[in-house]
Order: sequence, then C-alpha cells, then structure tokens
Amino acid sequence: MAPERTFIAIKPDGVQRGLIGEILGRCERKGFKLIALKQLTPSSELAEKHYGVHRERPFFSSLVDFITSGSVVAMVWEGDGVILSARNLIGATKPLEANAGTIRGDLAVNIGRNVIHGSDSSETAAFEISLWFQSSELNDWSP
Ligand code: DAT
Ligand code: MG
Repeated sequence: MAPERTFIAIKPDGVQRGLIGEILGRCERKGFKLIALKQLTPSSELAEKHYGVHRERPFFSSLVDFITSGSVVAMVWEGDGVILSARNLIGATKPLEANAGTIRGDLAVNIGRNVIHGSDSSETAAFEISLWFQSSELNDWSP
C-alpha cells in the first residue's frame, strides 16, 4: 500500500476536554508519521469551505458555529493506507454507534461533539490539507 497523507483535526470539544495528548498518542502509537501540527480557531470562511459538502444539510450552520467556537488542533499524518486507517481509529460518525477501541467509541457520546475529524478519501485529504496548511508548513522527515 502506497504512503498517503490525511488531514486530522481535534475539534473544540476535544481540546476543551484535554484530549489532545490522548489523540496524538493513539495516532503516534499506531505508527503514523506527523507531518504538520498547529492550533488555531478557524474562521467561518475556513469552516464553511471545510464542510462545504454539507452546505445543504440542516445541521450545517450549527456545525460551522461549533467548529469555529474555539481552538482546533489541525494535523497532517502520513503512512501506508493512513486515510482509511485513521477513519478506523476515529470510529463511526455517531459516537453511540462507534466501536469500543475507537476514539469516538471510547471518548464521545454526541454526534455534534464527536471530538475529531478525519479525511474520508484521497480527494478530500488533498483538498483539506491544502485548505488548512501552506505547503511550507508540511515537514517531511525520516523516522
Ligand atoms: P465524519 O465527521 O464522520 O466524516 P460527516 O462528514 O458525515 O461525518 O459529517 C461531518 C460532521 O457533521 C460530523 O462529524 C458531525 C456532523 N454531523 C453529521 N451528521 C449529522 C447529523 N445528522 N446531525 C448533526 N450533526 C451531524
Ligand atoms: Mg466527513
């Protein structure tokens, strides 16, 4: 499987709850390589682009309000099959349906406060990485 990159973000609820270290640790222990990391409170413009695919959904405005409500930890991780593998680490969108052992299964109960975002395909990963990061912020290194 070819090395890939994916965009992962710890949402404001995860930051508020002190789960940054827990989530970084799970990604690191899995064996993925951290390529970029920063903390920011996203603008509405950034949030609306990030969640543009959900623009017509009834929850869109509350989703944008939530993701812009506080600090987000934005990351790029690299590894073989990392896009799907990170989705598996994250678990189902609805935390009550997420398997135990996943981040959402272990750490969340509410779909509107589900702690973490991960890209769902190679196309979204490329789009989200370029939306959240300048290419100069991506730091390649050899383990
Ligand atoms: P995921 O975050 O697992 O990729 P998604 O892309 O379908 O899920 O939706 C993006 C976010 O929007 C999700 O993390 C939480 C919120 N969301 C999705 N479906 C929702 C719903 N039915 N009601 C409220 N929020 C929802
Ligand atoms: Mg999604």
